[in-house]
Amino acid sequence: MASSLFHFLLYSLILQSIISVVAQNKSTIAIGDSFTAQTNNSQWLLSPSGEFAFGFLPLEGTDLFLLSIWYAKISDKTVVWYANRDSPAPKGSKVELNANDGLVITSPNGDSLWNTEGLNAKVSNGVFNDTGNFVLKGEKLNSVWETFQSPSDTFLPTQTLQKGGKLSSRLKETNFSKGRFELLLQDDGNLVMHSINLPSGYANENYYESGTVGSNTSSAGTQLVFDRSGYLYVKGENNEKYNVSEGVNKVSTTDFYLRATLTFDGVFTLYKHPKSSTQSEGWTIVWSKPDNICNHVDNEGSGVCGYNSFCTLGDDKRPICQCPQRYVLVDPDDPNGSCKPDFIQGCAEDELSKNRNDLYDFKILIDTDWPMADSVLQRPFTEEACKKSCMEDCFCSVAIFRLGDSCWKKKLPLSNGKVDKTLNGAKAFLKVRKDNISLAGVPQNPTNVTKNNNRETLVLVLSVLFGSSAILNVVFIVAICVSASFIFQYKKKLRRVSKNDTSVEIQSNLRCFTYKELQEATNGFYKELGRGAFGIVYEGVINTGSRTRVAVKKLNNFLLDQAHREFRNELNVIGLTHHKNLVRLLGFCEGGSERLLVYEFMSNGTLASFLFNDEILKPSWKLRLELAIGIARGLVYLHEECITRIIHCDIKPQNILLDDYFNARISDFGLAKLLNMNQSKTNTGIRGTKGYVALEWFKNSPITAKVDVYSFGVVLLEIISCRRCVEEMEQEDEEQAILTDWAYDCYKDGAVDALVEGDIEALADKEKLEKLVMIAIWCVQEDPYLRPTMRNVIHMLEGTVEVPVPPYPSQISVQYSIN
Ligand SMILES: *[C@@H]1O[C@H](CO)[C@@H](O)[C@H](O)[C@H]1NC(C)=O
Ligand SMILES: *[C@@H]1O[C@H](CO)[C@@H](O)[C@H](O)[C@H]1NC(C)=O
Ligand SMILES: *[C@@H]1O[C@H](CO)[C@@H](O)[C@H](O)[C@H]1NC(C)=O
Ligand SMILES: *[C@@H]1O[C@H](CO)[C@@H](O)[C@H](O)[C@H]1NC(C)=O
Ligand SMILES: *[C@@H]1O[C@H](CO)[C@@H](O)[C@H](O)[C@H]1NC(C)=O
Ligand SMILES: *[C@@H]1O[C@H](CO)[C@@H](O)[C@H](O)[C@H]1NC(C)=O
Ligand SMILES: *[C@@H]1O[C@H](CO)[C@@H](O)[C@H](O)[C@H]1NC(C)=O
Ligand SMILES: *[C@@H]1O[C@H](CO)[C@@H](O)[C@H](O)[C@H]1NC(C)=O
Ligand SMILES: CC(=O)N[C@H]1CO[C@H](CO)[C@@H](O)[C@@H]1O
Repeated sequence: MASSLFHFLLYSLILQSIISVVAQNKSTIAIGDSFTAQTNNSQWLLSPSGEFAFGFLPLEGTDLFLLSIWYAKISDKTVVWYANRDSPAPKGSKVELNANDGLVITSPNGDSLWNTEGLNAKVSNGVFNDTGNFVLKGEKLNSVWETFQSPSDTFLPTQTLQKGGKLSSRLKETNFSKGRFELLLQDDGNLVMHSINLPSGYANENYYESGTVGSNTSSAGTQLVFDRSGYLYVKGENNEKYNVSEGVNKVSTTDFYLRATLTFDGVFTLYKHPKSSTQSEGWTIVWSKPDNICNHVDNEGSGVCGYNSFCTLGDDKRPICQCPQRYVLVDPDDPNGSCKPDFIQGCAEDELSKNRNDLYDFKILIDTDWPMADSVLQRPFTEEACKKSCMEDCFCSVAIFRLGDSCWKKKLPLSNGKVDKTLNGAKAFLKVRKDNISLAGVPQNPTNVTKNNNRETLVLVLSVLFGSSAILNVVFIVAICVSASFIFQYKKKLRRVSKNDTSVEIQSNLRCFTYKELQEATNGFYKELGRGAFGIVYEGVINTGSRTRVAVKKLNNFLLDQAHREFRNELNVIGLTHHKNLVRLLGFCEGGSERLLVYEFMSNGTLASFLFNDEILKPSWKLRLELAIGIARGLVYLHEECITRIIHCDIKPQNILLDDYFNARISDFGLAKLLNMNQSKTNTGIRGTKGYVALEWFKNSPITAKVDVYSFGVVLLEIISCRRCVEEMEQEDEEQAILTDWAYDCYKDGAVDALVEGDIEALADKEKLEKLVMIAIWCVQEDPYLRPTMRNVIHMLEGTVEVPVPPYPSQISVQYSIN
């Protein structure tokens, strides 16, 4: 009895363990069976031969799972079918067989993620077949749903596709979401491939058609068949076989696993993998369709690759997508996606940089074309004309020169790009910008180099000058308008700190030009860039190994009676200055009665034209602040850091230029001294422009670097408010006519907002705004001792020292000095 009980127990134990082993590898499931997504156990069912597994596979790099079928006997878990591609299941999700809904995937919080669709009867159980087909059977053991009838991107031997059936590619190799390509057996029996536009699914032109079937009305195709021996064909109405396979090399299905997959990049490929584990090679390509996917053209899509990308056919007939030079991926995580230029190009941009004819270069690509996106065809045309025409056309991003006489100009985005030997040496001239400078935030009006054609309101009347700057008679302001800067020829002392008088040689690396050279460089002083107090500035090009654009300043004759020696001395001083916020003097010419100075060319015009434009949109606040700091740095250098200290004496927006990178560059420094040497070494006339000059010019006080601080304060207020320091105003706004006074009033009333009306960026940065106004008020103190040095100004601008509360500018008092 005991023994029989023991035997019974032993027997049941063995039975249980056998059942549990069988259960682990089962290939059928009953209603109510379920399986949970977890990392350490993915396999739910195994096909009887053990070749295919069915269960939850983790998605690489995520905590998400896909209900999938994969090859179980090879190390590479190649997925051949997947269910919930667009709603991956979080860990702990469950799949369950349900009589009414078939397979149902539910997330841990109870959301239904996916269920089988198109059931035609109640389900009684599920069977996993050796072919890799999972079949839901009805009560009469008939098939009510099969994975083979709702394929993903892969087709297996013995699988068939009915009319209307399709394969749909994944998005990327490792992202199983719905991708851009489809293979479809059309209702007319034609097997086709096309790309679709996501997310709508709009189908572009077919890039593959089996053709023979659909076009032959006598016998249309009925289904796509992958037969047991590994042949793929479309079966006609009369059982004819229209091969899709290239029947060259028969592959044995006993030795190899076969699968036909529509790859994520749109190629329908038959792969084989040895079944025997002794052979280590993985999946290899048997054949693929179409022959050259790069030749495919979408009228309404980007083509095989993304926009602005181009396609080269790889050895495996799969496309390789590349961005052209100077183009980068829009999404760096999507190496097969669209590209964008790493520079800005466009008509608005070109307009901003109008005066630069060296903005772009061409990158030349051979046998490359973007067949769509043409804006114009020119024929007959020469290659040179083609390039020139694209260079001058702000819409043109690439010009294709082909067939010896044809020029296609194209605009962005480029689509359907390809490299193709049959283009017979076609050249693509890709227009790329030489620099990356973004002009975003810069005013939307052309900047006109150096030329100051703003008619400036100036006041000549001395009574106004000598009076306090607080009250200006508006009638006088309007009375006389003169162009550009203005010199007040009142004798005052200009003190230049230390100067070495012994040498007259040009020791700096200034180049000495002949008059003739400069005449040629400027094309006979043809193009005028601007006119200032010192003379006229012309555009020119000199040869210094390469061609360099320059600005040639022809000094006014009346200023030029000073001695040769002194002229050179002054040039030595200027020539030794090197700072990124100063315009560099490159050379000079001293010929006969003419004196000329050759400067670096500044492509982006003056600070005046940058600030005072009539556009509603003000130039970027951030950029404006950088300009202010740049000017301050340039002045610190002039005042304290260069070998011979220099007081500028005429700081104003017309004398601040902007280079290619929108750095502020001070020009005309040193000229105050240079051009007044005729008067005497210690005396010079009042230099400066009304509105920017400090009071000490009109008093008997010494002229120090603080005159530049005053002018800087005025310019700073102009940068803040984007308006001129003196402006004609309506009667009721009269108190706003003088910017320095108005700014103090606003500050005093706690209403600095008024200075930047409508400037959203500045208004959003109110703390900074107020600080800048305070710094400016310190700078425009009538008492020079109260004004900070430019170095103090930099510290305040950069926030390394606090800005004290500034006093009323014309309260002469020494006690507040913050030096
Ligand atoms: C179950 O499958 C595993 C491999 O997946 C295999 O090692 C094991 O022998 C199988 N068990 C049975 C009973 O078939
Ligand atoms: C599998 O993981 C679950 C939790 O994720 C754990 O409870 C279980 O013990 C693990 N099973 C094995 C066999 O490691
Ligand atoms: C399962 O596979 C066998 C051959 O392995 C086949 O005869 C049978 O028809 C298949 N059943 C279903 C439902 O596909
Ligand atoms: C797959 O791509 C889609 C669309 O870009 C994205 O929403 C999804 O998160 C990606 N899935 C994974 C697992 O990376
Ligand atoms: C159509 O098929 C018939 C035989 O089925 C063949 O004789 C004929 O040439 C085919 N026509 C075309 C256009 O392929
Ligand atoms: C089509 O495939 C069959 C095998 O299924 C082969 O016998 C035949 O030669 C192939 N025909 C062509 C035109 O490749
Ligand atoms: C600069 O302005 C002048 C006068 O307004 C105009 O004649 C000239 O064409 C402009 N130059 C450029 C390069 O825009
Ligand atoms: C433009 O920017 C890209 C990346 O931002 C950089 O790789 C490239 O060298 C830059 N080109 C120039 C001319 O500055
Ligand atoms: C067509 C193409 O360029 N495919 C590439 C897409 O990106 C993967 C890397 O994620 C490359 O391996 C492919 O070659």
